Amino acid sequence: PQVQYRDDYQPPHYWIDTLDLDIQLHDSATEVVAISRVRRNGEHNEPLVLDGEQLELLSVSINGVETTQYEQGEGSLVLPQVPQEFVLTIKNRINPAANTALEGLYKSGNAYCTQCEAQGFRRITYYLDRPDVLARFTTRITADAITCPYLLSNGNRVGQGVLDDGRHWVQWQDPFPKPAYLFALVAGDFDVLRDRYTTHSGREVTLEIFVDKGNLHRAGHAMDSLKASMRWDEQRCNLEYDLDIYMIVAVDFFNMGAMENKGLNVFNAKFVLADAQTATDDDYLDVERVIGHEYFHNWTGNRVTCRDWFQLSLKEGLTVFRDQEFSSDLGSRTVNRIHNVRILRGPQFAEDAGPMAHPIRPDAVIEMNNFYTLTVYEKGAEVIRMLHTLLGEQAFQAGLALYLQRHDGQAATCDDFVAAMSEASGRDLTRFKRWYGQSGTPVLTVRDDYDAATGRYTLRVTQHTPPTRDQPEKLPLHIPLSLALYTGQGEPLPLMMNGRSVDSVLDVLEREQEFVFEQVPSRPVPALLQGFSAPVKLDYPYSDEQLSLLARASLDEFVRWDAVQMLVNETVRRNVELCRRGEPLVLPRSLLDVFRCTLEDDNLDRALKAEMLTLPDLASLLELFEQVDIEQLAEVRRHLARELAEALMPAWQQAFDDNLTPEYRIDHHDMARRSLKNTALGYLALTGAEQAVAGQYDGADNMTDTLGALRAAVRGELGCRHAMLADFEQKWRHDGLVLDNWFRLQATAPGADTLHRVRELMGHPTFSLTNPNRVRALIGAFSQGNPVQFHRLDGAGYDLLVEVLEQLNRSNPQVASRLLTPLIQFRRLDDARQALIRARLQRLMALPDLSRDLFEKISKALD
Ligand code: BAL
Ligand code: ZN
Repeated sequence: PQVQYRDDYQPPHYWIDTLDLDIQLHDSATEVVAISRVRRNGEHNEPLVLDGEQLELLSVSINGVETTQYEQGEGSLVLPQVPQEFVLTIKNRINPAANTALEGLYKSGNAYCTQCEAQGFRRITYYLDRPDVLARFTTRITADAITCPYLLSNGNRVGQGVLDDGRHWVQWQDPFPKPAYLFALVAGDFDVLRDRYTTHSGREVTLEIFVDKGNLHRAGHAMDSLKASMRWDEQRCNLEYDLDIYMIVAVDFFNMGAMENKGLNVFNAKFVLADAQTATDDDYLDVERVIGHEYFHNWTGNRVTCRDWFQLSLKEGLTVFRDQEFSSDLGSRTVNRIHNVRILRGPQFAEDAGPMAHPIRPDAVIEMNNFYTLTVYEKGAEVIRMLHTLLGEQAFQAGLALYLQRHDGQAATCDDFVAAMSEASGRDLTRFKRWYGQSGTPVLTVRDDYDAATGRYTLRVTQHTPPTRDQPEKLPLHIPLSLALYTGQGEPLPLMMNGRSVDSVLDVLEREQEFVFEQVPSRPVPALLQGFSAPVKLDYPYSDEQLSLLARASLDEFVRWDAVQMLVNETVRRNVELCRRGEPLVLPRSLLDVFRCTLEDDNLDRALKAEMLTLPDLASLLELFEQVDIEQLAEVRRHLARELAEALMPAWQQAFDDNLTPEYRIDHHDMARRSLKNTALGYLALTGAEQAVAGQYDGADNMTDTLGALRAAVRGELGCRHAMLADFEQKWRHDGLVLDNWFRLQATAPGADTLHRVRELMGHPTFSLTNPNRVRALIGAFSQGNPVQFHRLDGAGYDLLVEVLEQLNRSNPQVASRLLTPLIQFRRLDDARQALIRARLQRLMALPDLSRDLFEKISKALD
């Protein structure tokens, strides 16, 4: 497979200004006629090279005259001599029913749908399938009128008609030029939820959400979220919707979360459907977040798109930042921040330390689908957040407005974005730009010194980014370090430097830098990296007392949560050492006290309390070590949880009793109560509280409480779990999305028989390797959410995953490649497990038909 390099970018040799598509839908023989107006870009004699994969070519015409002057290559159609400007007509056939990769045009159940990002359009017709070629699309769809009453595409409906043979057609026109990856087509029979939205300039927009028949009652929250997104983008970013109609279609078979096709979003049904009976509070929040994300792409992604795929973070990092802000403005800012930071510190840091380490703007790619990563998305959003921190809201919004106005209708680069931010704010962002090109997680080491005689407090900050597989040398970055100083009694201190009061954000620019604070009355306790002001690891030798103080007294709620995390991390480190030496484990008094104080603090938001009382998961704990025995680590975590459960039993019971919600309401206040109550129930289950758990399960009138009880029973290995699991399966076996919770819980169960159970569940009638949601819920949850059972020393966990990967490698390489992650991130595991994994990777590498997706990752891992 060929590597593509960012530096090799060349503008296209040809432009396509308009594309008229005529698509005759049939399950196994769909015919596509694509008529493009093509124009040579500059003076040259280069051939026109179109992209195309898995297409049956029927004919090629130039200006209406059929030609045979072309060559079909591997993935391309080459026309050696073409006029300066001409009309190109291509006829080809495709087979949606056989498309299991879910890229291009495929069948999801009985409906036809498309997924074209990043390079799926080339599976529909031969085309210049690159994001910098923007054309005005017209799409005429013809299909059977009974099975496909709805025929949808981008833009506005401009024509429709009925044919004699039982088929009908609809024509769509999208007034905005767009790259092919934003094309969409959907055809099928649905229930439709309709609404309207009036934009702030008075434009009337029709809103339509298409769901499977019988699911209309589960679409209301998605509609509310869409209207909230439209309002938020107007109010916070002054951005308005630009077409007369906005459509969302929910489908069951989808490789990712959702897709922002212009005017016609296609969604994984998981992020549309929600009602109290079937969706948890977290599901509701996820629907709101993903609906927002795709809507916000209309400006950041669609109106201004990416010049090439190396710039993916230009639209994704920015749009994730926007959806994070949306969720934070609507809900709890601190809790949202905690959720995002958990992802960074866990799986993103692991990616940055693994063989697939890459900058948020990658330099070299074999398979673009492999770069829809936590680094491009989540770390990309952190880079935007740092800009926001450095510039402030007003200058940031001015920069965003300048970027969108300057590049509207164009394909832009990350450099264009930073240039607009720099111009609008007057800030020099030269060093900051290194975040785009440098991979790996920087370590910020902070040491301090207090001089009582002068009242001076000095912070020495050094930054160091360890080498990554892709980049041995690292440069210093521009790191915003947000801090506060507290007295030993927890009183905040003003920050004074050079005789002036200063802002809480320090600009760390050099490898080593000193910051001297004046008029500090006593040795302060520093709250460092407030709000996780940069995606770095912090190294500061906090004492347990300092962390306890911050956990209790910091004015910044995030710092309070973070202090508890650091206290837990330190406890885990010490106990792993004890475990290694075969000595008894200890729960330090300070941690117990912090948990007790948190539980008893009536002024804390309950959702934040729940977060503070939740131990970090094993994946983030793994990041604390260079190498560690995963079983010892899990044993330490389990021990800590049980000790905390036993020692604070009355307080957990109190928190449980105080937070019952008699009636199910979807509002942030009640969600917070349920979150705390279910956290408490989880601890109670560890003390054997069967009655409380079974009682909640039996009495629950909503999915949050049902699953809260089921999770507590499974994690606590309570006897009642078997009956509860059987009951859940009976009730929900007809609904794959709900049953995914059941698959997930069993796949992440602690017992040694879990692997056997996962194999059994693969034979469950609702499970299928062809549905990505089912695969992620069972196989993904087992391999990524159950490290102890997955990393069994007999290698049986690895064997299970390899068997699944061998099948998915052929049928759906994109899903296979995502599932592979835990097998390539083995660096922190012990030598024995590393050897077992390597052997299996070699077996996969030898597959005769290994996909590009898997090849890229496995070859790097074995390098
Ligand atoms: N563009 C792919 C799906 C998403 O990030 O919205
Ligand atoms: Zn996106």
